[in-house]
Amino acid sequence: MIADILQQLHIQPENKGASTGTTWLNTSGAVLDISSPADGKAIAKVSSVNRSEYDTVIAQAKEAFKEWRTWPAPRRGEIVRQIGEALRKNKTALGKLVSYEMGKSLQEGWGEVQEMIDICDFAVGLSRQLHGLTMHSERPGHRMYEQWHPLGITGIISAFNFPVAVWSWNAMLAWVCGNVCVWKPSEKTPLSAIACQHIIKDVLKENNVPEGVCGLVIGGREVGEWLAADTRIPLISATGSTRMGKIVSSVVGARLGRSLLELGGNNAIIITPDADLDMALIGCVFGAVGTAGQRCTSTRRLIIHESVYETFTQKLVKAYGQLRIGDPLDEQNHVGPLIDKHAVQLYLQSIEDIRKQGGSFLVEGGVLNGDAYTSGCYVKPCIAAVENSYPIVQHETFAPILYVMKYKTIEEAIAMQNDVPQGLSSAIMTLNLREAELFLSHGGSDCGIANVNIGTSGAEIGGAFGGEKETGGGRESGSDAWRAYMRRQTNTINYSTQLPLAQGIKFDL
Ligand code: UN1
Repeated sequence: MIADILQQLHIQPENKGASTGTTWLNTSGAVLDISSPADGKAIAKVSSVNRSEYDTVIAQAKEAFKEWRTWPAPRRGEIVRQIGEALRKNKTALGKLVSYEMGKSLQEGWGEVQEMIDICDFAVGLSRQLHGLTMHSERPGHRMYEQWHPLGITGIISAFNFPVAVWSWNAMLAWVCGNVCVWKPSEKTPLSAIACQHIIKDVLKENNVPEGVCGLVIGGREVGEWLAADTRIPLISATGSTRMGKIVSSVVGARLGRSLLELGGNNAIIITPDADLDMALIGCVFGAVGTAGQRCTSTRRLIIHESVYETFTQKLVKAYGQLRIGDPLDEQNHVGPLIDKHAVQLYLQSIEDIRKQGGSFLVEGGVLNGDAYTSGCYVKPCIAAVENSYPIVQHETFAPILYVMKYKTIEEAIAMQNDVPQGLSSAIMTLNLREAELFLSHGGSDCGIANVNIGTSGAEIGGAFGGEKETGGGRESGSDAWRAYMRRQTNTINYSTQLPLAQGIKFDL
């Protein structure tokens, strides 16, 4: 079955790791052996780019920009519309490949492709709405307005946990804005990226899109470093760990380039005495175990009012007992594997740290063994009672470890929710209007995303996505996130017969 999908998506046993859109380059860098965390089996090989091959892709992108920026934005939107159609046709296959290569459940693999389709639709509409303001000039016979122009090359660095959707949030917006893109996917999930390139190549070809608009460069950390340091690239959009983001932002910042960062989260849900506990349960469990806890929006902390702590934790423990862990391609399963054995080591290390720092487990963790788990990447979602101040709780572990803690007053709960270095997503479960509004107010959650009566993960593409503090401050996807991909130009036009200077300055010759 996987063989059919690989064939449909043009994945070969050996793949080239760079493309300028419709043309693949011969790549001669290190070879990546990609295997599935679902069954541990080898899927395919990809050869990484070396520096000169990388330079070829960037040079082609730079060349393509000269033409692409002159296409009317709605015409660029039409290309994105056709890409959306191509993705619809390939949703089943691409979702399965994402699930098999990355390990997320099939439902979530399809959900990820749906996010790509949704952002295409959004970007098509946006292509007719890249608007600026007009202002009244202080000078007679003058008009002042602003325009938004494309920036140039957008470098996209994406993470393994959303191997395709995060690229599309960036690329579809960047394209309608008139930019060209060069994508460096995670070296852990390059096949899903290669599949995307194949899916869209006919659209690029049939519409004579300039070669270079859609570049792909596959490789390890050094490829990310080349992108970050490359003065030909005005904008780097990077998704991944806070550690990575700090490096990218300092390298890009040193050359005064722009970066758009979407980094770690440490997302909490506050469970109040007025919560609908059954509804809250679904939001908490999906948030904590979905994608095996490897979303940047995964629920990591539950801050529970002392009066409902016992009742709610009992419900949680019962729900965890019903979770089916196993092959992500089997639709019966809720939880798939972690991405690789290194992630399993980090998960085990965190469990040890939780114990050392004083935590106790309501649901024990551990690595699963046996026929269904031969890849060695399957772990048990676990729940630990902790204090918010433990160093391990302050840190984002990309695994299904859920922390629970008690609070007495809503003010205390909000303070605990905010008292971590990250600021991505947050939620409150309550039917009490006062508490809900307090949580959403300027004195409430300090996160980029704050929800009422839904969990922390599964944000829709229509809103701006991103967060504060160590999450990096960037916003991608919906609302006016498109502005990050453009440069603003203020234009003042004098249609009078005089040349009055601003601020009333006199300057006669
Ligand atoms: C991520 O985890 O990097 O809100 C992105 C969500 C998804 C995207 C998560 N729409 O969970």
